[in-house]
Amino acid sequence: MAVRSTPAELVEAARAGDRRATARLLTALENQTADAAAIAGLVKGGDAQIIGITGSPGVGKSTLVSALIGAWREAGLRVAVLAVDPSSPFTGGAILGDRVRMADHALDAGVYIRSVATRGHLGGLAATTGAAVRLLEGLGFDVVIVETVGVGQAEVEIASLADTTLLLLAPGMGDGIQAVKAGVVEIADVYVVNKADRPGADGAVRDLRAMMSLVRREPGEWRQPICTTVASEAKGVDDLVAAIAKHHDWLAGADRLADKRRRRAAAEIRARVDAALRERYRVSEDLAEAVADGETDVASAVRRVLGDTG
Ligand SMILES: Nc1nc2c(ncn2[C@@H]2O[C@H](COP(=O)(O)OP(=O)(O)OP(=O)(O)O)[C@@H](O)[C@H]2O)c(=O)[nH]1
Ligand SMILES: [Mg+2]
Repeated sequence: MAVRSTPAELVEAARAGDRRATARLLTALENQTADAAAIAGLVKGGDAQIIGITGSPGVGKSTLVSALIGAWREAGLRVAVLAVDPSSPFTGGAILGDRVRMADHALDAGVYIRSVATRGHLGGLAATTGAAVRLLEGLGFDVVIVETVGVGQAEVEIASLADTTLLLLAPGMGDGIQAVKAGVVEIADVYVVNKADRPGADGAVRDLRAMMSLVRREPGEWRQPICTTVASEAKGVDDLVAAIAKHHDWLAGADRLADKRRRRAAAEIRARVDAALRERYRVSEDLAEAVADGETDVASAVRRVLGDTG
């Protein structure tokens, strides 16, 4: 490869399975280098299934991702994973633990795994992760998995990126009911009770069932299945893969998938517009001080920021 490859050369190499080329493309997008627009233009389109995986720290997300990769690779699909760390400013391989756990797939050219940091990036999670998902999809990956940790805004944003969102729970972590309270339940399409080899898994499934029986649904609405897995032994993974496929079929019917994708594109555009506006219309310290000190009012300050003196 030439010392400095063109975007077209990098895209061609990445499509052929060159992971360094894929990494360089993602880095260019993340850093919004001069090549970013050309790259985005070269990889438009694609038709990946986008899977979000979320849940408390240590429930077994990465272990399950590794098992899912195994199942999808057996089916001949190319799989990419973005491990999103909303708290870290580092990127390109920060989550070492995930790397180690997914080491089974380290030599497989049909698998690409990358850590994504979102803190401090313009447009936040929706813009950075959205762009990365789009690139991987355009490079021809059949499945793009987005793993994110924690409960909160980041998680909800990830769910809006994904076609199908899995919420992982594990017995003894006391997060069954907490998850309900945090409203995460509404974003999940499939529940997974992992670590089913541990005591308390049946109880966790019962709690989830009881909770779901309280939710009223319209006819034809999706009913979230509850899968149980032992990710560390790849047990229950086939049933989970089937549940994900079923949700995808449900989405594909009645134009729901296309609708979801339109909303995703709108969210990404909005996040980028917000970021661009914030860049263009800076709020200076001096102006904030002037308002705080009562020298001017907020409405006048806004007019000044917008350059609108009328
Ligand atoms: N007993 C048991 N242990 C499991 C199972 N799945 C994962 N583990 C273990 O649980 C620990 C955490 O697994 P990870 O896959 O790193 O969990 P995670 O949710 O990705 O963790 P973070 O990325 O740190 O949030 C590891 O030691 C795994 O080996 C399981 O089904 N049963
Ligand atoms: Mg993990």
